[in-house]
Amino acid sequence: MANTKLLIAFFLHLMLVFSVLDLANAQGLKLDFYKTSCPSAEHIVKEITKKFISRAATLAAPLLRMHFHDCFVRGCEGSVLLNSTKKNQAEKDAFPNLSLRGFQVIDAVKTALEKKCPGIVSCADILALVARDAVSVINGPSWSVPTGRRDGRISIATDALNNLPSPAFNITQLKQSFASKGLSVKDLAVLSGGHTIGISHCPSFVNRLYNFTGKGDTDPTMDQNYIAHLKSKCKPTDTTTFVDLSPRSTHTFKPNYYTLVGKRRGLFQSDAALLTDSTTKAYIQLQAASKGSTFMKDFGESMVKMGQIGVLTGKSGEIRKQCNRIN
Ligand code: HEM
Ligand SMILES: *[C@@H]1O[C@H](CO)[C@@H](O)[C@H](O)[C@H]1NC(C)=O
Ligand SMILES: *[C@@H]1O[C@H](CO)[C@@H](O)[C@H](O)[C@H]1NC(C)=O
Ligand SMILES: *[C@@H]1O[C@H](CO)[C@@H](O)[C@H](O)[C@H]1NC(C)=O
Ligand SMILES: CC(=O)N[C@H]1CO[C@H](CO)[C@@H](O)[C@@H]1O
Repeated sequence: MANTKLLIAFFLHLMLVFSVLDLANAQGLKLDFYKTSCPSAEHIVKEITKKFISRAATLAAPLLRMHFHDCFVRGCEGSVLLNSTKKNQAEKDAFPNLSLRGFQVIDAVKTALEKKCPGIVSCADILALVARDAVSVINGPSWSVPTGRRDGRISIATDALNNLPSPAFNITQLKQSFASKGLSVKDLAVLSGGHTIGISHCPSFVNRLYNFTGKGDTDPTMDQNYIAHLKSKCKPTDTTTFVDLSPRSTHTFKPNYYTLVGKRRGLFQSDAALLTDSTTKAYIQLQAASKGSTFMKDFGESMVKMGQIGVLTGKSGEIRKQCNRIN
């Protein structure tokens, strides 16, 4: 009993220390960090991102997702970009990263920036800026990205498994995951709206279609017509086929996601779970009824918050010369 209390006190203390650190770090970021050191940095990022997405619109979604995966694992410090080495299996090679794409865009941006201002702009900032530009290029909102992040030197595959929310998470697990990163229940409802673009492979949701509880059943919280449609695409063991997360907005950033989730057509259990909490449910209903009246603005605000998770600033970390390896 006494031990339990001690343990709780210890964890509360740790949490306090960490949240104070987080705050200090977040304050280390600022708008226009590269104003004097590399004035054209943000312009270069935007032009290159635009060029790639105009050739392949499907790249916008994985570039947005890449920033999310970076931030939720060890903070937004570019660890998602590091390659595995002989001795270390990096985040990139963890199961949830199987479907990350678009590393060539980050590399192209980095090459151009190193040419213009060597050793100045971090890969972590590139990820945050590219995510913003990818969304805005496909008609989504734009927002100001505080910069000044520095790059980490550690990337461990098992960290990805332990820190990225699973598509099978229920609302309690989702809220807990976001809270552990300093994000609110509203942020959860807003950032899940990232699923208004992009695709998913069958294994991420196939459990809902076949044998949901081991009785050969389907997920009762999903629209039956949608289940039939998805079954026609995904056989139980299919690992290569993919479907749209939000049909009709796959390559255009519109608030379609909320209408679909409201109609019980959210693809993942984690999307459907947003209807099981009063705050997230109210947000979904509001956006669905108002065609996303506040979503575009909310999304930028929550992205800025997400972009501050566990950042390295000042003298910590380094500015990588190449995004897929530490200096
Ligand atoms: C709330 C918890 C979340 C869960 C459980 C989750 C889970 C997933 C899963 C399983 C996929 C499909 C992977 C595949 O099978 O190919 C996916 C795709 C995607 N996610 Fe999330 N995600 C979450 C939050 C987010 C957030 C916060 C963002 C960004 C703001 C985001 C953006 C995306 C995008 C854009 C795609 C499509 C990627 C593509 O087209 O390649 N997700 N997510
Ligand atoms: C890093 O890994 C990517 C694939 O993820 C590969 O294309 C690239 O050549 C690797 N780079 C280095 C420097 O090993
Ligand atoms: C969510 O999942 C956890 C872990 O499986 C379980 O303990 C909890 O009861 C679930 N909560 C809800 C609200 O379903
Ligand atoms: C469904 O799941 C149960 C329990 O895991 C298993 O015994 C059964 O063989 C499964 N049925 C099919 C058709 O996969
Ligand atoms: C983009 C990328 O690096 N994907 C890797 C994810 O992990 C698998 C192994 O689990 C690799 O084969 C992929 O190359």
